[in-house]
Amino acid sequence: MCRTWWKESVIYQIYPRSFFDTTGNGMGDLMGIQKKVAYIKNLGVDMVWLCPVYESPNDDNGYDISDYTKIMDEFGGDAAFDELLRELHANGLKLMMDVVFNHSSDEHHWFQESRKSKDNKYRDYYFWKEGKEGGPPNNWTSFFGGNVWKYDDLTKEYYLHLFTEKQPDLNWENPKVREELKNVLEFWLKKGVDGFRMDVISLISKQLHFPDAESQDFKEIITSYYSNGPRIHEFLKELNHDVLSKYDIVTVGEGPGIDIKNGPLYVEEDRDELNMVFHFDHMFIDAGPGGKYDPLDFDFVRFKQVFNDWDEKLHQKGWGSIFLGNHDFSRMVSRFGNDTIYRTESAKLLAMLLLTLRGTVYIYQGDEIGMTNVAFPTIEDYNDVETLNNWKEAKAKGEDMTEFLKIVHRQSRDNARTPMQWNNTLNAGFSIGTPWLKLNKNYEEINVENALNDETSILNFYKEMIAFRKHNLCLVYGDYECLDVENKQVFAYRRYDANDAFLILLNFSDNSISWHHEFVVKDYTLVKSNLKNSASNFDLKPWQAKLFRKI
Ligand code: TEU
Repeated sequence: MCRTWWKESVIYQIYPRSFFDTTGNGMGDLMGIQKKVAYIKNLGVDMVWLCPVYESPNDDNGYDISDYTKIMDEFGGDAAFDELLRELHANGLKLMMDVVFNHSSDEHHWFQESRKSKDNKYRDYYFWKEGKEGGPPNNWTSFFGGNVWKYDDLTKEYYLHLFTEKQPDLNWENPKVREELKNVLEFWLKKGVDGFRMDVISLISKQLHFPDAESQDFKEIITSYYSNGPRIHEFLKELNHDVLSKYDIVTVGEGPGIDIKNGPLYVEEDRDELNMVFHFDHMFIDAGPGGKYDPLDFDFVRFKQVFNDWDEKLHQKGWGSIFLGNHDFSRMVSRFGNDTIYRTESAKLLAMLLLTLRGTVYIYQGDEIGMTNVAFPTIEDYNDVETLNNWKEAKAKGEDMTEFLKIVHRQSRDNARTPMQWNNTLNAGFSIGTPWLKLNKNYEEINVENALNDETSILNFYKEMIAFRKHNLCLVYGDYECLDVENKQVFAYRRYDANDAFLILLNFSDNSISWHHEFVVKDYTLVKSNLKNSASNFDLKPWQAKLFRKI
């Protein structure tokens, strides 16, 4: 395994709108991130991933871009970006941009032109089709509800949008589109950015005959119809060859439909495509046939199996990305931990999991202080387009909306988007204006200032674990072996190389347990735990995490 900076990096993901507001308009901005560079640096991370900051009408909070080379004015515009990049680099931090290339905004001038007439020179930048039997060209449903085809009266044709109707899909079959997008990458690379996260990259190549979907299961529809299209790898190789390979950068492709079979094809080193992918096998583990708003119980053994399978598949020729939360999912401590009586313990346990697996680690803002899900009393308090569309659909179907609100509390993306909790003053110190999304009321207790002042805080545990990982490269590159896989309570594994060996025991439950295995306690010495005064044995209290070194 050859050493590479991005394999050893810990990446901190920022959702700019919710990070820190310096202008008082209730929305975070780039100047706010710049003010917090010292905080980020102090965590010990190496790189910042910025969710989209480009010009956008914000139908999907920036994932609908109307100008790929301009920074949104509300975030501080181009000058604020240049300043931020300079400040990050001056502090030894790298920057990863989020590029949304599967679709643009309908307000992008390419689409504005494309709509105008069938012979407009931008027409083929998007997918336009005639209807079928008085309806849309096929029966595909959008990620955010409704049919994926929107009728446009002007030219009496439909355009494709896998997400909202304000996010028309770009036509990668058109070489001009690919050239435009390569120019966008070059534009940011010339400014000095250090990498890209590529939004829904698994969807860029379409099945051009657009067959009707013959399944009711949304996951199955994504895999069979929307993702991993016939030219996906050709397109990625072209991007790599023409642009990416010329720079010392990192790339991570996000993708619904990326699974254990096709995932390696994106990242194996000799294929020259991407460095890593974000797959969702663990993140959609509780999604039923109807998707995320049709939730299932959490299957812990399956959860472990996902990490095992991916490690096994990638360890020779690829590289994994390790994450448990981002701006699209509920808070990780609420999902995988216990966010009530064991919030501190379980948040630290999850930190230990993240920082002891093989792969590049991604930490989402606020998880380092154990921020939790929020339960707003009414749907009017929610902002996320996915949440609101699912609500409308459920209502139209006549569902019990009191029950549905409970699903919203559990699944809404706004859980992860409430403003960052800096201190216990007005609006958690996030903004002096009215925040664009309400805060989680628990900010009086859960906030950065408290965490910095408490040496036993979740934040300080993250710092310790990040530093420990950096000093023990065995935790980055060493082999991974899961033990006692069927255990319904404990996630147990070894990390080892020629010089070192670690044993990690994580009790994912509210009950104590004495872990039994052929390993002998006296061969191991305890080096880290999330509880004070932990004994160097295999007994685990509720949500206890122990990391041992082999003597
Ligand atoms: O997310 C892709 C994606 O698969 C999501 O639609 C995901 O299924 C959903 O958010 C889970 O609740 C990316 C971005 O991360 C997301 O914020 C965007 O809304 C989406 O693409 C469209 O650009």
